[in-house]
Amino acid sequence: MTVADVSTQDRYPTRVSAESAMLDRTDPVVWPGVDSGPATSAELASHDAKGFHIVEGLLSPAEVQAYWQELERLTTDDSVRADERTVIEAKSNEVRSIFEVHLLSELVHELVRDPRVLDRARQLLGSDVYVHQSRINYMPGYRGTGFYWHSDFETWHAEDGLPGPRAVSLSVALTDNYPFNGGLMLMPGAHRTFVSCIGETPDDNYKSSLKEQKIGVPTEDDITKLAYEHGIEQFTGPAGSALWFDSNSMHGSGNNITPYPRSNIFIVFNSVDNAPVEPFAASGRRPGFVAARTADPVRR
Ligand code: 6CS
Ligand code: FE
Repeated sequence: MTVADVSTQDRYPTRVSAESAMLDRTDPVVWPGVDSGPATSAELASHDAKGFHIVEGLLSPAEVQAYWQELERLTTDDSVRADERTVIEAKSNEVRSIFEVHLLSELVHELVRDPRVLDRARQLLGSDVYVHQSRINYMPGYRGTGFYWHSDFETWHAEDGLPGPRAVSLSVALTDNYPFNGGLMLMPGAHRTFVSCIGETPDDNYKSSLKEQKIGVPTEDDITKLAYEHGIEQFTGPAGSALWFDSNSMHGSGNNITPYPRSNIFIVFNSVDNAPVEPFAASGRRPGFVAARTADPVRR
């Protein structure tokens, strides 16, 4: 095997065996290479240990207002609603997610290039970065449905061909996140374990998995083991707060039966040194609006 084959080696096999497995992560979490940026050494240490960290007040109240209006504009725009990049909740006919939103909205594009965001992503991943996926998520009150426990990297490896977990997600809250309106739950420390899942990826899996993920979710036994070892924390905080979480963080959310909706902007940065190859466990690639294929670095 030559050096060039390293990216196509499957270091994180999943959806290929009849048995699930817990594998040790062999990659760093916070990568060396970029020495300065907005993250303090305490934040970097916490991110390394837990697989996530929170930045309160990333957006000012005025910025939250502007992004909220942008979300309103996008979700009520008929051409956006009809766009294949928009996921509509079948039961309620409400917009659940709008993908590739950094290309649909100049405001979100600005956020991606904002030094508060871009420089932190570069610091965490130790290199230039590009946007693997972006979306606005809207979880309505009363009817908002959550996502079962999963690691994003498991999907991005199996279905998009990301060789390793050198990617980080940013979730910026546009509404207040309470413990009771369907906020994200994470298992601190579980990002160091890769859960190899059972089951085969169906063709065009993304058409249903973006509403309800059924393939690439750990067994209850594996979730139980991780939860007893690591415990569970939740991302709460006022609108404008931001959560940075590792691509292999184990996370999920419950339904939202409160009247308070929950919206966020979600941006996934991947290292340019972790560019996608062919999917490791799917018959075809997902569309570019769900998983970018070019690794063009974001520039200010
Ligand atoms: O498919 C994706 O890219 C994302 N969506 C889901 C429901 N799970 C994996 C990942 O978070
Ligand atoms: Fe996720």
